Amino acid sequence: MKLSAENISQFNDQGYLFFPELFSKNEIAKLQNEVPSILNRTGPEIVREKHDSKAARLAFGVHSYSNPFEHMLRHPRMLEPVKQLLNDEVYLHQSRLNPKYGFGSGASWDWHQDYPPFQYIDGMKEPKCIMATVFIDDCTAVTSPLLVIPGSHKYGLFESKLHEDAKGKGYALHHIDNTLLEKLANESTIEPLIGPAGSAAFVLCTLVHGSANNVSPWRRAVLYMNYNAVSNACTESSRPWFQNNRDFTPLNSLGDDCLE
Ligand SMILES: O=C(O)CCC(=O)C(=O)O
Repeated sequence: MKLSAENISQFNDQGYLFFPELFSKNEIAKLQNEVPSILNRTGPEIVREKHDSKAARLAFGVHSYSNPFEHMLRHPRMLEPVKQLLNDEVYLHQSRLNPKYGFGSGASWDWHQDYPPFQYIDGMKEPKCIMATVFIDDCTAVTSPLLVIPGSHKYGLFESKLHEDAKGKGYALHHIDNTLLEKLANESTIEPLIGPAGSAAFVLCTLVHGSANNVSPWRRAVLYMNYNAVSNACTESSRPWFQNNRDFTPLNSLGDDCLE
């Protein structure tokens, strides 16, 4: 997929792009079929919800143990736009599946930027990293969609604190304080990313985003793939491979029919 000049200018201005139904129902069914076995894993790559230890909050490194997810990582509709936006070859820094279970099990995500742990812990020099997002389930107004603040990336890296819930949990969420959030939201707005399964978004790693807990009865699973520019490869190695992938080999696209 080739982005237009208008797409690129919108990305530079808003900090993200959204494409409803970028993948067909058949293509996305290949990934949906994998979700139960992925979430039954018991290794350190699976982070559990604080208030429901049976429910997975995140499955890190999902591209490395599921073929359809590995194909999604190298799908031209995901990889080529990322390369175009970063104007570089890219490798995968981190992949994660967030199942966001219903009935309140899928807990909220405080407002944050993805970049602080990448910089502070993993040694990523610059925010030349994109969170490519694929909806595995429908994301609607009632399933606590991902919320973004358009244009918030223009401020660069905000001061943030390590979230209490994240300490010692194998992931590092730095949340943004309420005063700053109010200022950003009033200056811009808050946009929900809503669309059927198969929709996709490209989000710069400094864009402020978050979500509420999912009190609907429906699961709302989303795949996140953080691609980093090869020229911006991380220098530290304290986190495990599934949070800080040390393989900087540039990714090549598969065929457009790789999920059919
Ligand atoms: O999917 C969500 O609800 C939020 C996840 C998120 O913000 C993240 O993984 O960075």
